Amino acid sequence: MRATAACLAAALLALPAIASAQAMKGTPGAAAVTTGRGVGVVTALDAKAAKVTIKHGPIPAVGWPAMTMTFKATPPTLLKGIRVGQTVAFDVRTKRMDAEVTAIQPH
Ligand SMILES: [Cu+2]
Repeated sequence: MRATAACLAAALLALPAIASAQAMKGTPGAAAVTTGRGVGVVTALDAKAAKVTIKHGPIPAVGWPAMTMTFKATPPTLLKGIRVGQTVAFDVRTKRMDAEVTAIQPH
């Protein structure tokens, strides 16, 4: 998926700085976790797979431009009451290749 690739590309671009910062702290190999808050429209839902696709605006805290992408919902029960077409505010947590939504509310 192109949008997800864009997110990963942004994350990868940030890696060298993170890696050197960690090296200075003496914790090589520790994965950097970043969090941010976004607003967007739900374009697809898969409750069984705990996946939600959101067309979201920019999330500067994690270095993302506006895009449409699919997130894992953690925990999956977050998706109860969420519908396709709904505008939502959500918290995102990223670590290496993973992007998870950790909170979501109608907005
Ligand atoms: Cu994104």
